[in-house]
Order: sequence, then structure tokens, then C-alpha cells
Amino acid sequence: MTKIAAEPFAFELEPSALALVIIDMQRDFIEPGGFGESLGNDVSRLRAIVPTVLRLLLSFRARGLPVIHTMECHRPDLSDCPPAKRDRGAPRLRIGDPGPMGRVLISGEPGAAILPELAPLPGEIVIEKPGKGAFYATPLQEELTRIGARQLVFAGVTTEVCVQTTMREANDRGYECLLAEDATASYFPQFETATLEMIRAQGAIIGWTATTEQILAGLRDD
Ligand code: C5J
Repeated sequence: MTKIAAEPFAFELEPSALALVIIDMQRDFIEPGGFGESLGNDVSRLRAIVPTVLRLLLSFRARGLPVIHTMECHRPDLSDCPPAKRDRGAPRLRIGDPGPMGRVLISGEPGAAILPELAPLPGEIVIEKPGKGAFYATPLQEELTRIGARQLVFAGVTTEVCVQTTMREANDRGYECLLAEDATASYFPQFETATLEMIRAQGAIIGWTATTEQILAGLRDD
């Protein structure tokens, strides 16, 4: 069995059960002028991982391995957006308001789209999710069962919110989770570091972390 050099210990790779899950690489979180920036965040930290995420994506595609893309967004009538999510903190822009790239985090609006350079190809699984975790109120579990995935490599944004929440949900469902540590980012560097540490603490209590190079080296050796 091929092993990926990972932390806190080697990740035993089962290529036939492997899938890449790319979390929320959406224009509204990452592009200047989008929702994320309007909340006062520095989006350049998120933008910086795009080439690394692309490298992972192209490698999985080249090996014919499954890719799943998630998008945090809501129905235009907001029927899947709890008021507690929309109203909390009285932000200047709320979900569903007209924003710099259309209605904020609404399915089908320009800002909710995945960055063009990472756009899903026909046949790749795309999960629109109303929560931070990608399993809540989505068909993700059924899709993973359908494709036979049991090991998930994670990339995307933001590390401590949607990436970590989804990894915890996946871990509770019995998936082996490996986070590509240089293909994930937060607006807050200290949260990114803390999340990587808490995921791999206590003997991989949530999962493993490895660099993209380590993951791709493991795939090359398989
Ligand atoms: C946030 C996300 N941070 N994709 N969403 O609200 O992490």
C-alpha cells in the first residue's frame, strides 16, 4: 500500500477509494470587490492558493480520480437560509442582498460561481450547500457512496469554517480525511494555523494534513 507522508503519521492511500473535495472556491469569497472583501477581509490570502488548488485539481483529473466541488449558496427565495444566518451581526450586506457581483451567495448569481480557472467540468460533482458543512441538507453522502469514495482529500476556503466543518462531518461518517495544507486558506492566518493543528492533534482526531507536493508524490508512487 502506498503511503503519503502526512502529519501526524503516514496516510495509507487507497487510490480506488480516493476523491478530491474542493470547498467553496467562489468569486464572492475570493475576488476583490466581492462579498468577502465587503466584510472587511483581505482576499489576497485566499487568492494566493488558487494555483495550488489548480495543481491538485489537474492532477486528480489527469488520473481520472473523482472531483467534488462545493458552493455555499442559497435558493433565490431564501427558503433554505435560516434568519439566524442572514441576520447575525447586522452586516452591511446580507445573504440575498444585491452585492457587487449580483445577489450575495444566491445560486446562479455571478458572485456565487466558482472561479473560472477552477470551474467544474461536465461530469464532476457539484454540491450547492446552504450550511458551512457540505453534508448538511445536500446529497453529498449519497454521491460519495455512489462513486465508492472512502478517502477524501480536501482543499478550499475557508480553513476554519467550511473546510473544517465539512471535514468534521466527513470524519464522523467514517471517511478518512486529508487536508492539503497549502491548498486551503483563511482570511485570518492564526485561524488557518490553529485549524491545521487541531485537525491532526490527538492522533489525527479529525484527519491528516500534508502538502500538495506530498499528496501528489504519493499518487505518483501508487
Ligand atoms: C464562510 C466558507 N467563511 N466557505 N464560508 O462563511 O468558509
